[in-house]
Amino acid sequence: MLFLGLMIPRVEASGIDDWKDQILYFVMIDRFANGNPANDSEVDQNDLQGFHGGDLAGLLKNLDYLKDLGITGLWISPFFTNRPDRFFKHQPYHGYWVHDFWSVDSRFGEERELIELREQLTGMNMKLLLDMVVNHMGYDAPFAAANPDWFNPPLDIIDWNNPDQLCNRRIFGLPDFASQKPVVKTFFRLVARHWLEKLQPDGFRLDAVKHVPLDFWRDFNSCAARQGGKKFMLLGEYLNGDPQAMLEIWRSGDFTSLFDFPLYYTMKEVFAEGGDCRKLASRIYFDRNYPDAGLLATFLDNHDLDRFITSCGKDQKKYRLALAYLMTSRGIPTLCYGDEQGLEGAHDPLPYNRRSMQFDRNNDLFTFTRDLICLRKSSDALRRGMQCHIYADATACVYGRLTPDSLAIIAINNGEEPRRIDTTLPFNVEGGKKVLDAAFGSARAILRDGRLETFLPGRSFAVFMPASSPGFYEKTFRHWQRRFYHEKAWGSRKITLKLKVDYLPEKAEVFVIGNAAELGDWNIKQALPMQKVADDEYEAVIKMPLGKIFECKCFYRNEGETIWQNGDNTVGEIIADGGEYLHLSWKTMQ
Ligand SMILES: [Ca+2]
Ligand SMILES: [Ca+2]
Repeated sequence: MLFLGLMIPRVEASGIDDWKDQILYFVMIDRFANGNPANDSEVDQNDLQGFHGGDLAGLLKNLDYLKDLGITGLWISPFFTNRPDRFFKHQPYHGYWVHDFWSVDSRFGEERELIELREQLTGMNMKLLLDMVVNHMGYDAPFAAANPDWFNPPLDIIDWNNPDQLCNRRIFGLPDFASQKPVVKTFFRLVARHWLEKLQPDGFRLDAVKHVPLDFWRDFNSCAARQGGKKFMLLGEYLNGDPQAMLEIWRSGDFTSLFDFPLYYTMKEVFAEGGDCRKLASRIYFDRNYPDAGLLATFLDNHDLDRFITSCGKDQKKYRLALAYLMTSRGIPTLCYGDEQGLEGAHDPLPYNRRSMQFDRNNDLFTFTRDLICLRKSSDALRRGMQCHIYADATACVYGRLTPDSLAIIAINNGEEPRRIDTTLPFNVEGGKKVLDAAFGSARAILRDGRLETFLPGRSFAVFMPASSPGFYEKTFRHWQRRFYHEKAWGSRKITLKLKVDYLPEKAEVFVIGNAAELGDWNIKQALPMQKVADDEYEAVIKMPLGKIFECKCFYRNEGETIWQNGDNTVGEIIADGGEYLHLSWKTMQ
């Protein structure tokens, strides 16, 4: 009995949870490395819309670079045979204009190189994700011309808010599969089976989820999961910043995971644009609703987005904070090739975000990223721990990652000025009063009387990892877990939302709305009406769970028109000894 607690690993490394230990890396084959000039076709390194010559041979030659960085899983862009030539100015260098799903594009290499890639990755204990494109084929695909009844009528998406158009019309003229037809479902089951047998990938990255009906995904995913096994990853690219919408797709599409677009938008707002740090905490608060937020693939950018460092205005300090947040938060961190090199570029009007890779192991950013990855891999808490909110204000936040056996505490100063952070800790840290040196960064923390005090230079962070003995945090962990699954476990309290406004029309009906069930979850039909208490003041009283962090905003209706409060959302946190009001201010006379 006595030794049981020590002998049994508390965080079991098995099943789908293995994915939480991974660091994924996306390689756009054409833009990574040219290992074989003999397969080059119309290569022009200066043409962002043309081929740059990268291929599977180049990827094979640089696997040691990825290993050195600490990457444990590779997602490669589609390798299937694409259209042979340009469509207007655009070459299919990205691989998403498929003409034949059964063969490897000769410009990327040969099938034997893919098989070699699989073997080498297995030898290096690295996972492989294949990019499956099931929504469309490339322009002028002979297959589409030969099988017109497998495709939707040739109409383009015009209204990008219309779900029916999104699924059943063409993206900018690309032949769109009639995905609801049994013949199309069978076709893609066979395509998946073919590549599963050939390459034994560890998962699929699934392109354009919102453009394919859920009924198709259920069929495809359940079939791939049957063949791929218990650990097989079905990672959907569902481009939507709304966590409620993500939740719906995750559940009803039978995906293992989705890319965390909601967190991406919040990280961009906070780190690149100097937004309120409490928004991160509010975003993470939603985690309790997901099947398992630890499985979400988190990222700072991808091949369809501006490079994050570009969004930061090339400010390395901002970028490093975002990388630190990515590598210390829940989810599966997913880098886009060159993130660790500081590759720059917006994605529009030309794909500057898809520049050719550089391999500089002496680059400071490479070392920084590698060290962060190394830290994450060394800590159960950072990889698998529950993410616990400790403190946040407009420019700083502190959060914990907690398992029954270990704790990591991360403090971030997102402001330009140095500052002291002094906060109550909701955990008893093993050892009591002491001084802790950061495991990453040069800061120190003083722990005493249940408080943590640290001093951080402007735009800096620190990761503290108190030494712990097995099982020390068991009770604390259970306590947080209970609260995670029952948001009212720590009680509730009333709070008055008070709006101060300079002018509103006489008959204006005023509402407040936000990312909380009590505030309608941004559903305008469920917004909370506010009562007029003075000419320039409106109020609404709500009861919220303690610990809740939410964003909100007002609007009014007048003579059939809806007018939204200008400016940023207001963030509120329900604290036991906090104020009883949350003040909102609206200047309508600007
Ligand atoms: Ca080549
Ligand atoms: Ca479609």
